[in-house]
Amino acid sequence: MRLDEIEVRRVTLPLCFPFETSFSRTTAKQFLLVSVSAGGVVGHAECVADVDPFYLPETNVTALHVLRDFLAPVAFSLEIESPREVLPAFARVRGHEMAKAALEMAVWELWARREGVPLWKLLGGRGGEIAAGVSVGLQPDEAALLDKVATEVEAGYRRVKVKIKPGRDVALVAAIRARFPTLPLMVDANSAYTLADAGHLARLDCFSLTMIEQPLGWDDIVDHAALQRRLSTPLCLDESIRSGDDARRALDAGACRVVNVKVGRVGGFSGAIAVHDVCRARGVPVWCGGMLESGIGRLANVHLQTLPGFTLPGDTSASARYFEEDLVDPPVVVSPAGAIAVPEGPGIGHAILWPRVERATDLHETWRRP
Ligand code: OSB
Ligand code: MG
Repeated sequence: MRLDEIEVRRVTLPLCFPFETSFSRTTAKQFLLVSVSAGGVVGHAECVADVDPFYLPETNVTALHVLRDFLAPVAFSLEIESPREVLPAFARVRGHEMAKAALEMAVWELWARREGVPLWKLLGGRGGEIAAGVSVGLQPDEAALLDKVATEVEAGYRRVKVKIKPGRDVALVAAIRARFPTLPLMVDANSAYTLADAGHLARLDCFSLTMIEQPLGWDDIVDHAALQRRLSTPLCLDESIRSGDDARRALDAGACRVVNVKVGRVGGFSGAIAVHDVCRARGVPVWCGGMLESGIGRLANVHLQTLPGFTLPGDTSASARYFEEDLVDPPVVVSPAGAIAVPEGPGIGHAILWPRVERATDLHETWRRP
């Protein structure tokens, strides 16, 4: 298969609520939507880069540049026999995993539509349903945080993650634990601490958290290993893992006991499968992270986490938590028991609402095979 055309749209959707982390506060989601076509069949994927380089180094501007000037020419030159060939073909371009992932995932989606199968079938997953968890941003105060957690627990979510940062950590966790003694609970620091905070972070050990996500440097493995030796709570790496090899090195070093898999952070589905396989071979659980995706990226995450190593609920929650009007029909919904149905239709399995996409698009580029 040869790609005929690649299209990129820049889409902006207002968020229902501001999302605050240790690194930023977001009120709208801006992302690149990548579409690839071959022989009249089209596949789509959402890029998880953001407007700023505060989570990881890529931005929507760097992703557009790298897609247009480096990845699209490579993709057009390929005679693709399997979507698994796409990520290795991009190896000359260093980093830029989010840009690579968007194009790679669009090829997988196209492939699934061509074969008339849901993405999960191509990825080696299963149908049925997945367990939904939720990521709660930093709130104005403790009362607001407790309210928010209560709302999510009542909605059925099977585990709750809360964002923390220095000054807004131990006391908040203690308050949540006092009110929800048995809730599967974890925290995510997005690299807001250093190894000098090890003693302070050890104060979280008494709250039976399922894990602490990415407390230290965004590209660190060594310090996390030193910290893990001082904590009984498992560490989970997010930002630091950008390939299957990163996962192997982190596990060899003892830097974590759980891994967050985000397709967009590891170069696409083949990178996600590589991380999954490394962890599964060692009995290390993985779960699927989120990047406030629209329904298009959200559904890709639903399909991914039907692979057998995804044994913990992830950050995939209902469309309605983020957007008044999602871009897919039906939107992603969560049952009162905290489950999301795995689509059975071809590709991502839900229809894309193109009039909504076009209304939210402020930039549109089309590249053709030379
Ligand atoms: O660290 O997991 C993270 C959102 C944006 C950037 C990084 C992260 C997050 C989340 C939200 O935690 C997950 C979601 O609800 O999509
Ligand atoms: Mg995280």
